Amino acid sequence: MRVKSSDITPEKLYRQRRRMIGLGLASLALPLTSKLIASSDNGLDSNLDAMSAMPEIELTPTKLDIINTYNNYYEFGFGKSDPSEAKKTLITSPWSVEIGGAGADKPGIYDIADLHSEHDIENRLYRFRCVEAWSMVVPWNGIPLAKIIKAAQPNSKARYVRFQTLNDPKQMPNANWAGGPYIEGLTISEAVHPLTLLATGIYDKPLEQQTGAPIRLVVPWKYGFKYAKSIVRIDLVETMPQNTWWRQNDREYGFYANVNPKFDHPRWSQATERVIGSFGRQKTLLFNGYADEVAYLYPDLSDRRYFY
Ligand SMILES: Nc1nc2c(c(=O)[nH]1)N[C@H]1C(S)=C(S)[C@@H](COP(=O)(O)O)O[C@H]1N2
Ligand SMILES: [Mo]
Repeated sequence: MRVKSSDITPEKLYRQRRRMIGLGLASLALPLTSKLIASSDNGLDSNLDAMSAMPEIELTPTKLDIINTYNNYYEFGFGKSDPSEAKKTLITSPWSVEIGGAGADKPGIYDIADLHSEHDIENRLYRFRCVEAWSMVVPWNGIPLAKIIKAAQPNSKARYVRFQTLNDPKQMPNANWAGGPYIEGLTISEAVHPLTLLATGIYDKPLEQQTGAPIRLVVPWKYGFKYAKSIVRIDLVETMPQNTWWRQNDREYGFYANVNPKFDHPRWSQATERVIGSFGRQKTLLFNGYADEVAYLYPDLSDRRYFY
């Protein structure tokens, strides 16, 4: 379904209408995704088709004004309200995303408007867990990353995917906090997993500056720092990209950043999470509740490097 203005859903109806992807994918995704690693087009198609077969489970979405005002976007300041209170200096239209790298046989520059007209915009209600031990539930609108990667025709050199975000001091008051653009990365099998999304909206409204307009990554089984905002480049590469937080502090952050209640952050417990917009805390779930769908990607669940 494409998002038209006539399709805009009032927030209060969301609870009934929007559901999350639930159990049942694992059995489909395992054989399909292993086919995919060989970059076979057929594998990619069936992986995407698997989405429509998935059962649905209900979650309570966080209110839009909370999602839009409690943010981490350090290029606009370090405080949670800095990004939403910052002047709207980010020019989000026109915007293009360049896709390339040695792993892409068909590199290209895609205008956001073209991406919108070429692909259906899908709705995904996902849990969202920040490494700082808080959580929300976000009704995203976006395009499965697998579709974009397929269009770039991945070859055998496409082992990882590297994401680079805008870094312009003229548009971002704190652009240089990390000494360069915000970088994130995924393995190719994580990137083409059917849960992985390039989001362009929340609650059927375009992303705002503070939530990563006009396009940002969403990987619901990982900590929020993986969700690179305002993406300008996607490269299919051979070697593991060093993401910004890993480079900033390799004792506390690594590449995989999968949610796990049993692997604490060096400075705090990850066993529970504070639910933003609600009272109290709840238990953290392994892979943020998506273990049935993604655990097969990680052969040794006692391996620490998968969980920081
Ligand atoms: N470019 C960029 N992307 C970013 C960040 C950032 O500081 N800069 N923060 C990350 C972190 S730590 C989190 S938790 C999420 C927060 O997303 P939200 O503000 O939409 O909740 O964005 C991630 N993406
Ligand atoms: Mo985060």
